[in-house]
Amino acid sequence: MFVLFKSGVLARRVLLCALLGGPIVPLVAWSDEGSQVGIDNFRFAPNPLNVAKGTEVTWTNHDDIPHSIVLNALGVHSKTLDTDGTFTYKFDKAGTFFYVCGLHPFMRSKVVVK
Ligand SMILES: [Cu+2]
Repeated sequence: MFVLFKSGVLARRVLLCALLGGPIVPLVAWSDEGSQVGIDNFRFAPNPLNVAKGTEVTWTNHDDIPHSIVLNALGVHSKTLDTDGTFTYKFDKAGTFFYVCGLHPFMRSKVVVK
């Protein structure tokens, strides 16, 4: 338990959990969406993705069509991802970061960093 409390975000969730008298495991599971975004059938999933600051997020293209990742606010533009291609970016700042596919701008999602 001490180890859990050393991590800021997790500590707050565990504390909240304790205050509410609820189970800890479901809340932790709810807060952890992982750091993977899949691209399937012209959609990003999950959408949005919620991560903790410092998380490296990896996008993987599962389509037979190339896609790319463009985070305009961060000036980030991936190379074109062919099938099974991946792109990883580390989110060091908190905020909501919208992104699109550079080849299909109607494909939109966001990463929410806390
Ligand atoms: Cu695309």
